[in-house]
Amino acid sequence: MKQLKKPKKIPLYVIAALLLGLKTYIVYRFVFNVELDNSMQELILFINPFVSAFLILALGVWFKKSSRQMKYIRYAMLAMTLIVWANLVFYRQFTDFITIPQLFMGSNMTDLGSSILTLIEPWDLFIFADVAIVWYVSKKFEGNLSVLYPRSGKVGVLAFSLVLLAGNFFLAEMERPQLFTRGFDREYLVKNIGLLNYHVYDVIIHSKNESQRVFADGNEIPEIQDFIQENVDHERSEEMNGVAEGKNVIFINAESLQHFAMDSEVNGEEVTPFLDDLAQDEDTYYFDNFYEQTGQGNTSDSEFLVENSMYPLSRGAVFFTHGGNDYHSFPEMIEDKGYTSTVLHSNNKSFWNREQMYNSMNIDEFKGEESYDVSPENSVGWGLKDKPYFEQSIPLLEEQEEPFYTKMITLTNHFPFELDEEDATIDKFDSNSNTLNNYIPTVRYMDESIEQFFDDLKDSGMYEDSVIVIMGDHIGISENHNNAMAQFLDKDEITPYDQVQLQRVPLFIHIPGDGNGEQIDKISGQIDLKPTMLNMLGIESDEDIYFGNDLFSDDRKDYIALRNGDFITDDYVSTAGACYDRETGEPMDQVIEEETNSEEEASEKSEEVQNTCEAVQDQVDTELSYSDALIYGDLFRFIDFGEEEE
Ligand code: GP9
Ligand code: MN
Repeated sequence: MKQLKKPKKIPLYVIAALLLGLKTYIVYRFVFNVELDNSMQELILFINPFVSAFLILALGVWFKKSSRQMKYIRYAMLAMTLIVWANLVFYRQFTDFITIPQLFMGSNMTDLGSSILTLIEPWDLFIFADVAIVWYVSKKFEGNLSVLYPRSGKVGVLAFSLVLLAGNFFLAEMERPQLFTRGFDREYLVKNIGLLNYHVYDVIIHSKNESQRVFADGNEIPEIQDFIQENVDHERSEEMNGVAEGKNVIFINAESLQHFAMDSEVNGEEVTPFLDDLAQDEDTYYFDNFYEQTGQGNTSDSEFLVENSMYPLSRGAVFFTHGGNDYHSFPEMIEDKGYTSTVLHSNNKSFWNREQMYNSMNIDEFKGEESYDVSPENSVGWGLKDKPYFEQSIPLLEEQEEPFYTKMITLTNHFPFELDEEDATIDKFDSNSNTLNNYIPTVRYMDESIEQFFDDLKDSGMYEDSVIVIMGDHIGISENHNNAMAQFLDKDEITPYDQVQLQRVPLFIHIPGDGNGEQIDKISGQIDLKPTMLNMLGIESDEDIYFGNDLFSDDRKDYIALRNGDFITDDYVSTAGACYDRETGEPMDQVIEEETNSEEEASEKSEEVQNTCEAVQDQVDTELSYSDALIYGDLFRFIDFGEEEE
């Protein structure tokens, strides 16, 4: 056996920890767009990559054989670099970090194929440079770089790394109290405890959530029902009660359609001319302050919100993580009224685990890719183009028994927004973001495809008997493109307030022949659709468990909660721990300073605003946690809503 020599130079685990720490710091600082508000945060961000790297690599000293020690350091370094890189690629698309449930969305990851390739960049190779160096020197200078400490030395190194870790956690907890108990903001976790520790935390939370179902027994339900009765339950609109009774409901989930695209122009051309006109139509109720409330599950989360009036989860896609749960969904509730429910979406059925979840939500039929004639000629990007999709959907709608509730999900306006030249009828935008540039022609293409669909519906005779809802599912342009977005919106920068406002998506409720359509400005969100549609269909929903309100009622909750805990009220937008004036976007501190005459008055006013915002925040947090508890505990299995089981 080769004998380990006493160290002559700095041991490899130290060199490797320094290299890995430095690299990770550079990635944090310059690639991940983490916001740093003060020097303490800068310090923590600087320290944590070294702490994690040291913690893992210093375990190498426990290997007695020098070749094993070197091997451990090489592979540990590679593994940690792969974790950083995987997060980086993921971040480019989602401006977020990977969670464990997402790793189990394997089938989605393969479908993401073409998108993932566009997210990998040649210079990513540099990330592996230090791994290559360590690999090389560990083989070449194995004897000089390995160490053999006595047992006390090994324990000393371990103790030292744990002290470093404790120091890091202490600073983190000081900077962000309750970080570990509340920790729903992944960016906060990563910047305070580092990517690696964040993943460990994620695994622990995941196991904890899993155990919740096993131990749930339904005891929690009365408390949740009381909360809903007291805080969520409000009067429905009498005027709109039953307006859609017996009619078909065609619900178009418009991929990545954001509010900013409406009424906008590129080179003097309207981007969405049909939808802009539709918003003004006398048969359309158009909601102008309507927010998407999705989390990591994107389209599927928007579907979940609409069908259940519950929040999706803060981590993972609920379609995947809880696709087998019991739900009390919209399709289930309309069944007794003789409605059949279907989804038409030209994608494979396993994407987002739709097939299982649709079953759990009582959707009668899912017509996927195999129901369409898809060829290379009529496809682009993610699959069948929207125009042939809508065209081929007409006969599928016609063969359905009426009345039906059918959800249609478009596909062409999806990142990375690919479009064939012959389909582009408007110039791309001109900025440093290809994503935003390409978005313009694809969103126009979707606008035209919906126009064509309206014409076809009229020709088919189904139009008059239907109510058509069109909703943007979630944002298409992430914060990574904020410079370009600021240019598009003609602003100096995108503030945290603007970021929240960019989460608005258009909502149209189009009732042919209604004649009373109008633009409705009240704050609203995807959570509101189920109670709204139930009321329109004249269906009683008093016993239901839900978190939204009828959009047509004036008696509503006074806030809209976003999945990350941010919220919007009539007066304020709350994000990143601060309240902003909803109309002007100015931070409330600033507004108060400008509007008050004395310090005393300012501090009084400031306390008042703070109290209001904190009270709403508490309400929002409770509501989100009850919605989560229902899902994690699979609590609907304990409730009998008195409807006939299938
Ligand atoms: C795929 C479509 C797009 O079926 O729903 O998914 P997204 O990535 O937007 O969630
Ligand atoms: Mn989508």
